Amino acid sequence: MITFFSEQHALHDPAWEMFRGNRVACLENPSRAQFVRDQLVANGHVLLEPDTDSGPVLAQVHSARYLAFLQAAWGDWLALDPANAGMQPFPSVWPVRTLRSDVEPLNFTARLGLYSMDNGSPLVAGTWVAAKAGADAAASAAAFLGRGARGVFCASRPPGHHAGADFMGGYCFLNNAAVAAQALRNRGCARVAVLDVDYHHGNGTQSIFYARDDVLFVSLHGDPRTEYPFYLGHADETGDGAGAGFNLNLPLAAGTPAVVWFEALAQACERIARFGGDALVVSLGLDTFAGDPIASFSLQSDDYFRLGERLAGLGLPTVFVLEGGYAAAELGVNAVRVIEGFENG
Ligand code: SP5
Ligand code: ZN
Repeated sequence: MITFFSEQHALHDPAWEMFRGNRVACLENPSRAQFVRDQLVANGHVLLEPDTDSGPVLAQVHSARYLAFLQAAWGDWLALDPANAGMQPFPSVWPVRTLRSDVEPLNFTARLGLYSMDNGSPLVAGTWVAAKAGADAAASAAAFLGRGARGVFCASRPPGHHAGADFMGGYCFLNNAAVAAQALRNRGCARVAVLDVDYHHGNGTQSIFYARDDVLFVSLHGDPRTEYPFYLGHADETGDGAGAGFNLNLPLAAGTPAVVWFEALAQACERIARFGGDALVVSLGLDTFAGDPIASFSLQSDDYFRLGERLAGLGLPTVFVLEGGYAAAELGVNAVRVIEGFENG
């Protein structure tokens, strides 16, 4: 399968994330995409550089003030103190209930908190360029489908599905799946389905399309009562206004076995088939893998081939967008199994 891949992902290389009050090595690191690239190449898949500017689509799915903040953030951080070059900013204050988020503060840390849902999205000098290259891959993939391809893969990082219209979170900065879906809409697909199979609920994607009936969002994920992102992803979230009925969450308890996961996948596929869209975007998180260090489902590598086959059964032109998955060495194998299962299906 044709894959859009940019080496610029490696510019997002945080030294640290926070864990239990300490700095620990960041799980979402460049080795992830390198393992995926290496396995794609080893199995004869063709890599293409992103060739479409996602800028206009980014402006449709993210707020102008968030995009301006993110693009300027590293420069603003350095302007505070040149010694910040060797340090990573983390938010420490957030506008939760009763506090105002409509007035953008001047203080950098206050703005970082305004535009963050957590302190789990380490920001470094190359974050904007890397994230933009990932969004460009998503826009390129949408354009590529328009030329008649059945499936196309974006092997990009950082991931995107936790990023909302105006915030980062969960290692995500720009919502690549939302960019792909919106770009497909712009290119003449009247209705687009998004299926999110990452272990974690795609809160950002859900919220971006929550009031819309032209983009269906369906997600299988760890139950947010115990699993990140905690504050969204419950079964009673079914959409709002025109979007009522166009959001389906299938939360599953941590520890859910693969056979039950595949039953939920069948439910998800039924909903997508009933929607009858013109294209499918798959938020392909691979942290459902048994060996994942931060998640608790138990899919094996062979299950990813079956996943690809099931998705092919929907018969829709499909953009796959890489999301999470932190068993880095197996990530490439599992990603290739999905796309080869799809090609076989
Ligand atoms: C895209 C995606 O899969 N994001 C997941 C974000 C989960 N964030 C919360 C878990 C952070 C765990 N980091 C601690 C690592 C120490 N070993
Ligand atoms: Zn995840």
